[in-house]
Amino acid sequence: MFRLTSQILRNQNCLIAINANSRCLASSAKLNEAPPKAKVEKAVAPSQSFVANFFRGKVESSQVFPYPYNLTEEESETLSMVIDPVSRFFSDINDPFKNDDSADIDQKTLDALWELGAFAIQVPTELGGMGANNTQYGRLCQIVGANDLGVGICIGAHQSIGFKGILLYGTDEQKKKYLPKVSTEKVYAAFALTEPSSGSDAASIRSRAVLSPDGKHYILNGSKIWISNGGWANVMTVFAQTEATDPKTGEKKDKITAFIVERGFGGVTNGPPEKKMGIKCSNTAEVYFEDTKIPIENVLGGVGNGFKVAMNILNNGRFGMAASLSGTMAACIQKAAEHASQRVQFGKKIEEYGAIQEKLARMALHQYATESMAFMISSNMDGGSKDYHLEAAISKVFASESAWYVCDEAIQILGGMGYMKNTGLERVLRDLRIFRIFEGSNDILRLFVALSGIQYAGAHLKELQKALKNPANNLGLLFKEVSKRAYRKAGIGGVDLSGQVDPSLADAAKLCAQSIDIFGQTVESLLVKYGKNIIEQQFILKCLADSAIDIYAMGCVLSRCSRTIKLGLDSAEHEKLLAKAWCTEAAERCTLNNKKIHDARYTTIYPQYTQISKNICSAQGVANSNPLNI
Ligand code: MYA
Repeated sequence: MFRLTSQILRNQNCLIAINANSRCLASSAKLNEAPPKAKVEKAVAPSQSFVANFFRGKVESSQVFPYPYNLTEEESETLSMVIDPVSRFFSDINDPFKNDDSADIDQKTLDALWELGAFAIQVPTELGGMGANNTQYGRLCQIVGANDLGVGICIGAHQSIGFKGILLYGTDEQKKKYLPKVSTEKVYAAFALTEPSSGSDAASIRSRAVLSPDGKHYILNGSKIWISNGGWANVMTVFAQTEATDPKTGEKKDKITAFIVERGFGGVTNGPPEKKMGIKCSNTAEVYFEDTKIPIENVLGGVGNGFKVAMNILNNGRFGMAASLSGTMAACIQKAAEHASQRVQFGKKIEEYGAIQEKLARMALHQYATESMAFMISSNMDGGSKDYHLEAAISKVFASESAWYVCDEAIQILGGMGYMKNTGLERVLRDLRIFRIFEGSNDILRLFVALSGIQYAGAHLKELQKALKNPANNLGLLFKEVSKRAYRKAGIGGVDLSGQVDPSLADAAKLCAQSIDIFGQTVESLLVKYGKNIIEQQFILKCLADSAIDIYAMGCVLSRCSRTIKLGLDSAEHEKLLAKAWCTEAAERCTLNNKKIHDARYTTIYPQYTQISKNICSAQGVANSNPLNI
């Protein structure tokens, strides 16, 4: 698992994260031991992230309350003007059934997308794009997600990851050279990271680029798999190992570097389109590089910085998936509601039955929470936040699982009709399956969220450790910490969100606040109990991540609903129902997850899971006998 694991295990002296960015996890098990002298200790870089902070049991509300909304009037107007043609493209030109059947998008449809500017939504207008910000992009993604996820992947792989690195890290020359091409010249872009032996473990790629003797080129060799747009792209962001020199020590070692690679550089070939379960019309292919000569000007983001470039491209685009899938869910809910309000069984419309009502309500809760997350993150990004990585990862995990659930329930409500191809839901279900796998599998992202949050909390414990060594100079901090713990013990104090939400949501806000309190205490107790070994406790880390997802979703819906109430929007009463119901259920799940961490009734099952899994693997299949014993 994560390289940070091995790093921590190697560094046996490391007690608590040295700084918020280091991969050294926290352990307060040995709070009183002196840290190794050689380490240079930096203060914990404060994070504005709501999620990182609630790992400490603290509310950092600046990105969540009030609900951020940064579109100017002009930006709203521009967006409204674009929504209409994009919607008309989907109603009049695009045919998702045909795309799925042919596993292709015909030229006329692609041309129409190019004409719309759909391939360059966020490229500045002076370089040929639409110049949209993240929030405007998210709103357009919703329309795409509601209509055709396969087309969404084609345009998403192009701009959300394919050339996003050029937007984020490109030099002026790189931007001027490449962005007009990928915006207006029908040149497709792709993001080439994954390799046959390197999926979730992105840092282990083997493709290699070697500097030419004259220092003018890199020569790239390697192969990439499952590259979206891989068969079409003429411009690719490619990641490869290169020899890099540590500026501090002068030591040479392999580090990943990102490159802008043109197919025309030579030695670039691709395999046939993969035959997939869903998103069939999007092109997915292997891409091979054989002695591809890349000019050094095409290094993107600096030699040796490629891993960070890759991670930040992915971090930057993830909210788009949440936005898109909130649109997909809305479309599924529409189909389910239309059916439920027309279909009569046992003498009544099926919408009148509790079994259907519960389904529709839960579907709406998931859609509401996903949409609230997506636009909270996009607004924070537009507002200049740099602390959105955990939130973006959560939005991807939550959106992809919610959309799967919502589509599945829509099919259930439509019954046999839902299973038929013509209804369009079976295609959506197939399309949706990959969203839990790609762009960071949900399992990996859960660990990323849990470990990063713990690391942040641990870094703060480290500060406390330092303060304890010099109490006279740190009275303020120590007093705050001691009182916090004393109040907690007495069952008073703790997190209070009542001032942040509309008074009508006070009870729901209390549930969120209590969940944060319990969560913070749990994280601290885990650091004390496991120290650095927490990284090995994946059963527990999953519970933490699940609670983190639920708590963030609670914050998002409470904040959004409070804004809706404040603005006096027509949907305020409906949204209150959604926010209250979400918080009730989410807080219950947090309580359960907490039990799964601490309570022996639950934790004893983990070694059982381990043994069952070992048995299955050693039997290479089901390890129990057949009841007939034949
Ligand atoms: S593209 C392929 C997607 N692949 C992945 O996402 C790979 C998943 N793996 C990872 O994310 C990483 O390897 C993990 C790190 C998380 C496992 N942000 O030692 P480390 C820093 C910023 O922990 P590892 C695809 O699917 C870290 O702080 N920094 O690393 C396309 C440390 O820095 P320092 C990060 O153990 C699908 C350093 O890196 C992050 O290797 C097409 C090393 O850390 C981070 N997240 O594990 C989709 N993580 O050294 C189409 C680590 O300074 C798109 N670091 O301490 C369509 C979209 C639009 C949708 C539209 C539809 C309609």
